[in-house]
Amino acid sequence: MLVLFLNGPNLNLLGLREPEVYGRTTLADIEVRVRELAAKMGVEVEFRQSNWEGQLVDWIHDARGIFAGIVLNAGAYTHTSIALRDAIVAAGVPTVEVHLSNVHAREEFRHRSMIAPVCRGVISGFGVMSYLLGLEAAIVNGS
Ligand code: CA2
Repeated sequence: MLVLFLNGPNLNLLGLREPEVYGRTTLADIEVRVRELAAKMGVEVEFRQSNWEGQLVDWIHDARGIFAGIVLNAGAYTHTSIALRDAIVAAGVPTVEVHLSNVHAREEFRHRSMIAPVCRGVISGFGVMSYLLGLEAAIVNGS
C-alpha cells in the first residue's frame, strides 16, 4: 500500500525560520518519523512539498490509481483554495487533512478550511504526531 504525503507553501522553512512559532523540527525530520512508522506498518510512502498551488493540484490528480490515500498539509492554501478542494473531489483519492498547529486556537482566518468538507477527516494540533496519526487514518477502511 502506497500513501502520498503532500506539504504546501512555506513548510520547507519549518525548523529553519520562526522557531518560536513552529518549533525546531524540520520537514526532513518529519519525513524521517513518517518513514519509521510506515516501515513498521508495512506501508510505502512518498513525501513531497511545493509552494505552488498548481503543483499540488497536479500531484493530487496524478495520485489517482496509484496511491491508496493522501495525507495533506496544504498550509495556508487550506484556508483559500477551491482548486485544491476540486482536485481532491476530482481525483477521488481518500485524503486526510493534517496540521502541525491547532488551527482553531489561532487567528480566525485559519478556522475555516476549504478542503475539510471533502476530506475523510482532519487532524490538527499535534505537531509531528499529526502526520503519524494522518498515516494511520489514511489506511483506515470504510467510513
Ligand atoms: O499548522 C499547520 O500545519 C499549518 O498548515 C501551517 C501553515 C499555516 O498557514 C496553516 O494555517 C496551519 C503555515 C506553514 C508555514 O510554515 C512556516 C515555517 C517556518 C517559517 C514560517 C512559516
